[in-house]
Amino acid sequence: MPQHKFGRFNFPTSRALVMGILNATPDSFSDGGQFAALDYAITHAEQMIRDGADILDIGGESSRPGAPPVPLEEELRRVLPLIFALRDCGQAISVDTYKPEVMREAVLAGVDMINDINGFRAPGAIEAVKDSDCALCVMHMLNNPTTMQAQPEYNDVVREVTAFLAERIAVLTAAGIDKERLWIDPGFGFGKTVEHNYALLKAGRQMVAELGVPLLAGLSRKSMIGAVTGKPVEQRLAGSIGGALAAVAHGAQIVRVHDVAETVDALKVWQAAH
Ligand code: 7PJ
Repeated sequence: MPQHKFGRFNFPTSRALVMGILNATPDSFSDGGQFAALDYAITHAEQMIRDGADILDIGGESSRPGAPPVPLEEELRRVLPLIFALRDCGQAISVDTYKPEVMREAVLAGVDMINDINGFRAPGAIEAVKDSDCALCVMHMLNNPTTMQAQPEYNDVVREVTAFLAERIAVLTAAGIDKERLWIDPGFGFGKTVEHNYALLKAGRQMVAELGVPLLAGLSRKSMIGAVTGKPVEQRLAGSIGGALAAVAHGAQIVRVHDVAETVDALKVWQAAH
């Protein structure tokens, strides 16, 4: 049976996997401080595991448009305790970072995926992950989180994002990284208009066929959901489930979501009807 090698795990290719978003940013814990934030994140992780998440994606920096960057030491302080607390939870652990130093520490701690919104372009990023067996998610982003939503422009968004990902795959494999470790992600909302996002969503299978690498899709609660439903971020659950199913219909093998229980149920019914 074909499988995705994923760090310590082998995942079946016969169903889509659910990646639960685990926020390690203590934004709402300015009073309770670091331990309250850690405690909350672990409780949230345990809930997502009960809800059926295959992978937990730990992120220590909010990469929403316009978000200020987090210093390295602060990101390590947020992310590392969570990795250590969760690495033996039985599910795969991913770390959402573009900083090579964080990648290095995460790899040493034995995580199963490094998820880089910057596509491993930072100096030292490739070296940080090369000599491990963790999966690598290579995402496309136009410019950077501070500037990316300022009038994104493409002649042909699908062709340009595919070409970017092809170039990153070539660079990573030339550095000696096994292609089987790689995942691609068009980066919904990262320097794209609503039209760009839906063009990319619809082109999922074409990108997978062209690049020969499986696809991860993250559109949970994003503005592309809000643009179609007219709903604010706290009312985007149903829209996000629709988006997750659409992504899977268009070839995604991992969906990155906030609402694990609901997405797992939707995908189970989807799978049963397949
Ligand atoms: C993504 C991500 C995504 C991958 C974020 C948010 C913004 N990593 N990290 N793909 N988005 N691979 O969740 O709204 O789309 S942070």
